[in-house]
Amino acid sequence: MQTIHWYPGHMAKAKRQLTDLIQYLDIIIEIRDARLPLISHNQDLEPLLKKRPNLVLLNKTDLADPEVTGRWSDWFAGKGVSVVQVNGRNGQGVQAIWPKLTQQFAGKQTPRALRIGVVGIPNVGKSSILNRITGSGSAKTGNLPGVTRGKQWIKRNGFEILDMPGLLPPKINNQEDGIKLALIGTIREEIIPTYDLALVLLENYGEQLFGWSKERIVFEHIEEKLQWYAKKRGFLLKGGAIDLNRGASALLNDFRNGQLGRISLELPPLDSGAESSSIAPAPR
Ligand SMILES: Nc1nc2c(ncn2[C@@H]2O[C@H](COP(=O)(O)OP(=O)(O)O)[C@@H](O)[C@H]2O)c(=O)[nH]1
Ligand SMILES: [Mg+2]
Repeated sequence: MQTIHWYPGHMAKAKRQLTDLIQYLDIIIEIRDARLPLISHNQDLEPLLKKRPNLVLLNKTDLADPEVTGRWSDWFAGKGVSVVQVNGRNGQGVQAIWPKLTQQFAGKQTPRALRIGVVGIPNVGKSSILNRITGSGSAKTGNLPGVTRGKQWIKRNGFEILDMPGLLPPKINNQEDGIKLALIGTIREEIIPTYDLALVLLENYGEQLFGWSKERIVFEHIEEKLQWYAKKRGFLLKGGAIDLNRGASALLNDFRNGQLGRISLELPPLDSGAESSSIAPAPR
C-alpha cells in the first residue's frame, strides 16, 4: 500500500478556524475516540490546546473494549489528564463531566461564566456530545462576536457552552495510524479503498473478531478471509460467484457499528513517556 498523503484544503481551513475560536474559550473539551485515544488526537495542535485547560472525553465507549478503555482512563489519570468515558449515542457518562468541570474550575472567581468549547477530529461524535451537553432546559444567550453569525453560547450549570464544535484536523503520523483512522471512519474512501481496508481489518483483527483458530478455519491467502466473510453473509453475484466488494463494505459497516464486537485499536503505552509518544501496534 502507498504512503498516505492526506491533508485536503478544508482541513487547513479548519485549523485556522480553530485558532480563531480558541481565543473565546476558557475551557476546551476535546473528544477522542475511545478505540484510538492517542491517534484520534492531533499532537501538533497541543501548543494551541494547552493555552486552555482541557477535559478529554473518550467517546464511543460502546465500541471499545471496556477493559482497555479502563486502562486508558488510568493511563490518562497517571499523566494528570482529566478524562471522562462517554457514549454520545445514548448519553451515558455525559453528566459526569459537570462534577469534573466544577471540581477543576470551581473557586476561580471570574466576572462572567466560564466558556466551554467542544473540539475533535472528524466523526468522533462532537455534534452528538454537544447536543447531549446543551440538551433540554438550556438557555441560549447572545451570539459569539466576530466568529460565526448565528452561533451562540448556551448556559448550562453555571458555564457557557459554544453551540458549535471546533474541527481538529486529524494527524496521520504513519501508515498504520492512517489505516486505523480510516477503520473508524475519520478519513473516508478518499485515501484507502474500502476493499483494501477490509483486507487490512481481516488481516489484523480477523482472529479477534471471528475466532477462526478455535473453529480450526485456516486461510492460505488474505483474500480468502474476505471470501469467507462475504460467503457467510450470503453475498453472491449472478452466476454464483462471491461478491467481494459487497462483502468488504458490509464488513466495514458492521465493524464501525460495533456489530462484530467491541474492539480497541490502540493500547496505552507501557512507558512513562510523553502523552504523544509510543503507540501500540495493532494486535496481530
Ligand atoms: N456507537 C456510537 N456511535 C456514536 C457515538 N457518538 C456518536 N456516534 C455516531 O458517530 C457518528 C458521528 O457522530 P457526530 O456527532 O456527527 O460526529 P462529529 O463529526 O464529530 O460531529 C454518528 O453516526 C453518531 O451517531 C457513540 O458514543 N457510540
Ligand atoms: Mg459534527
